[in-house]
Amino acid sequence: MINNEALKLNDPTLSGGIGETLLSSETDRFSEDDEQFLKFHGIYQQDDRDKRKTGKQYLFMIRARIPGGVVPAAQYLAFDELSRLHGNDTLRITSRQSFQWHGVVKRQLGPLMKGIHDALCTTLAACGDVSRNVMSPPTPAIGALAERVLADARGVSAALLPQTRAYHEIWVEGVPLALAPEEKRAFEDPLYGRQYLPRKFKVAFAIPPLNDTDVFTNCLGLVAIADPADPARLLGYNLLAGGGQGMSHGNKETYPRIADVLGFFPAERVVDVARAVITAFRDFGDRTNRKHARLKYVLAERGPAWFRAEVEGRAGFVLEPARPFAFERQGDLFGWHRQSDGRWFLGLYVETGRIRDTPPRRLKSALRTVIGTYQPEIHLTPSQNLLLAGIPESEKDTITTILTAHGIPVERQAAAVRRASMACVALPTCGLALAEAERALPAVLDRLESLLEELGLGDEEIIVRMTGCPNGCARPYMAEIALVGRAPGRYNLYLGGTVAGTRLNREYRAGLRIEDLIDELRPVLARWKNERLPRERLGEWVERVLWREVPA
Ligand code: SRM
Ligand code: SF4
Repeated sequence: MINNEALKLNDPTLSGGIGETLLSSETDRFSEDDEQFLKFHGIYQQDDRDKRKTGKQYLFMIRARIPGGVVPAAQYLAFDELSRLHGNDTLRITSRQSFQWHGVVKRQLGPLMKGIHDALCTTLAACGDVSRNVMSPPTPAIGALAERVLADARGVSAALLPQTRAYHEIWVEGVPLALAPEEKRAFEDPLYGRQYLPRKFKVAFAIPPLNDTDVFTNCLGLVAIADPADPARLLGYNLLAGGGQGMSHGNKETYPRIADVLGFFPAERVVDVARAVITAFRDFGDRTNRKHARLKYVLAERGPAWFRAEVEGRAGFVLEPARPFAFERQGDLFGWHRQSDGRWFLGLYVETGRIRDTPPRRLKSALRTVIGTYQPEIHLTPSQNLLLAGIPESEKDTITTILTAHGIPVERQAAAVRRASMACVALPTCGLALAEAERALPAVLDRLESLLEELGLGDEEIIVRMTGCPNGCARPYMAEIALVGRAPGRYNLYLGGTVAGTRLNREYRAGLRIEDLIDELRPVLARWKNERLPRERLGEWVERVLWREVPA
């Protein structure tokens, strides 16, 4: 049995020795076994990779669980303060509508976790072999359909939470879980059993025509189908299963995959269906090889028809044929937009999702002032941006003035290509990074913007994503241009995703030196400009023309 499986089976409470080590002042780290348990608590033990030459400095990354990415103002202000007191004074919006705190040392871990709990949030099951943060469309910000879908996302998230008491005891009560080893071994989670899932599991909802949650990349996707006669009324969901992004360089057994569309079911069965899908994964996922342990491989190998029958058997009803739906685009709305209730929301571009002060742009201070004064609701987006929602018309101008005074423009916040970009965290905190991503993307975009200007394409939107390794945390295989880290300074270049988020891109160059990127892209972009159909996007042109010339 592989180590992760043995660990879970030996202590299904997921407590390990975390509580004891937390109270000890003799060490600045947890054991390797506890590192695995910590993930289920939303915590990663990391080290600052910039400082490795002078010795390992252990740091922790903490990830919240925020279904649908909706954060009340008071909670945001508490998170902001916690990052200042216990982290590196930044908040990182993730590609799944959550927040991460980085740079937390062990003695600050307890206070940070307690602070997150006191702010009425949890980090339980933000990581680990469980269902992760459930995504739900952040835009349109308010509206009956979006509210209903958000309520379902929260319901599914709650139904898929593990039940162990260890989290509460350790992080809220501040004591180890007081159970003997045999009592720990005997614990059984009602949903996950004693071994939890073979691997992580991801759920997203989407409301056509916007695919702002990249729904096809999830293990379980739920596409809302509205009543054609009353578009605010939810009829049910089309069930999608078996999407995923992660792969490993040089291992053909691993690959990104688009979810299959399996059928339609009425909205009131959404929790039953989610449980049916997750238990099918629990029972049929590969527990012998973690690189092959995702739901997408079950779908790929056993087929969608087999999986649909398995889900129907577990849910106790037959799925109807999938209802027609079409996605037009992914991505966010920026600037001021009116909500369906007459109030306004402001979409703000956050470069690589990192909220911090980097004068002259003082985003963190600006948000603290605006959110502290006007109390808008914050919606985190799956593209690492945020919306300030529920703002009365009378407050719009003052908010614009405050942001502008902090160096944050509200109109034309960045070039279209920049606004549609994402990067994963990568160095210096991610232990799996082979190359830079978050720290490198802004300079890559500077050069790409100049090239687009030079070619007369300066206003074009192109979805650009960069990751420090092939695990796919910024969902690069859906982008029109993607850079996937291979080694320091070297990336695989992918081209050809689609704006609707419905198709995988393809590798165009392997091991490209980052300084050669612009020379590599110039002829491609120049041809696109000359050969494109009216308003044809780069991804579509690549699919229609370039891939015809380059065999797969
Ligand atoms: Fe991820 C592992 C960051 C979204 C696929 N991911 C990691 C770790 C925890 C590294 C590790 O295991 O030691 C990274 C921590 C970096 C750091 O220092 O903060 C990390 N992943 C992230 C985030 C923060 C990226 C970001 O810049 O926003 C995202 C957090 C989302 C959240 O709030 O839950 C994040 N990760 C994703 C996504 C995108 C998504 O889910 O929509 C994927 C691809 C989708 C998928 O799961 O297939 C993704 N992360 C992975 C994988 C590859 C899994 C696989 O099937 O092979 C790993 C590696 C692993 O699990 O062993 C990974
Ligand atoms: Fe780390 Fe790789 Fe994920 Fe980037 S894609 S955060 S480098 S695991």
